[in-house]
Amino acid sequence: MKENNLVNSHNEWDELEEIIVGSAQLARVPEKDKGMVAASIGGGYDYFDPNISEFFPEYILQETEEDIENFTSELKKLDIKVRRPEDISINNFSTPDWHCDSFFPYCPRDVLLTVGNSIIETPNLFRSRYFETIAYKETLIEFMQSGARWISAPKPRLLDHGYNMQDKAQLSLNNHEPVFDAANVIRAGRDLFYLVSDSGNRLGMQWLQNAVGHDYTVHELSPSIYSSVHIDSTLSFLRPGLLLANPARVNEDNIPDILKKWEIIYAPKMTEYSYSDIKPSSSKWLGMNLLMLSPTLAVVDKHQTELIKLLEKRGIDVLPTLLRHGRTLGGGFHCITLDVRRKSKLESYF
Ligand code: DAV
Repeated sequence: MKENNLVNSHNEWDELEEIIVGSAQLARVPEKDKGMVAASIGGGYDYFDPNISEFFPEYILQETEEDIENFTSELKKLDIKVRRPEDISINNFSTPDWHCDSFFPYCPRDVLLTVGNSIIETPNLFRSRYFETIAYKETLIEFMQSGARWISAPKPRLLDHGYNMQDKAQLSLNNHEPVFDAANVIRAGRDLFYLVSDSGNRLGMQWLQNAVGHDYTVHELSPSIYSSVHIDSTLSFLRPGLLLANPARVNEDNIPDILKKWEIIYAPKMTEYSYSDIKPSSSKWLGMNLLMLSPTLAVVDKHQTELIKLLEKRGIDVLPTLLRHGRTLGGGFHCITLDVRRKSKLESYF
């Protein structure tokens, strides 16, 4: 590795030095995105409020930007370098197979995966996110010039038959080509954990294993844990040996044996709150979507007082932070960030 490599993050908890934080500007509900429709059918809830067409109301975008500004100024006080998406001017686009509106770069966690010195553009479920990483292009080039291994998964075709729109008992995503969101994965050094769900199929897991190579093992997390989308409102790694689990989803029978080597603490009751009359697009468990800044400091939604108490009892200080429309826009503090560099080295924790 080059000495000045800007990308170096091996797990979810080492001391953070640099991060990308997303933006809600231009947030909208893309029309006719087959992937989004399929995931809504599978997940049993509509992704976004059907009353929203096109852009979210201005006050939601403004208040979110305000909350993000406050959050990033806290990070900067801790000497963490913060990057934001570059302007994104794509509105709609076509591939040889279909036409779609674009999504919005609010959750870098879904489209980019940091594994050590590599940064991987993932082959996402939603058609509307096909070109989302363009919002980080200059940043990615800078990372590459510093020595990072910048790779992109093969673009999926996302044809109609790649989605299962019929059988609710099956995942929304068929296993025809590698497809996964980066947020299907959580990292613990040499062990990566990949949730097979509506937003990540087994071919995606195979692609990731081949891409990261023999230094890593990609473990499957079964859809019986959570079949809808990402892993980060279900499991959080807090520090070596300690994980936080969602009691409505995780149990002794569905958690892989390797994770039983760690102490598992279950999240307490979540506080449900809402700041607008727009229907949320994520569950109340977004309250456990926390970001570790170090093994002893977490960023947690300030409404989640029970969770904050639990973490403090475990020796983890909390920066209570506000993201009023997180559930509306579908992303908490883990989702809207991508840790790029931590004081981190490749280790085994199991
Ligand atoms: O629990 O509603 C949120 C996913 C965030 N990446 C949930 C899933």
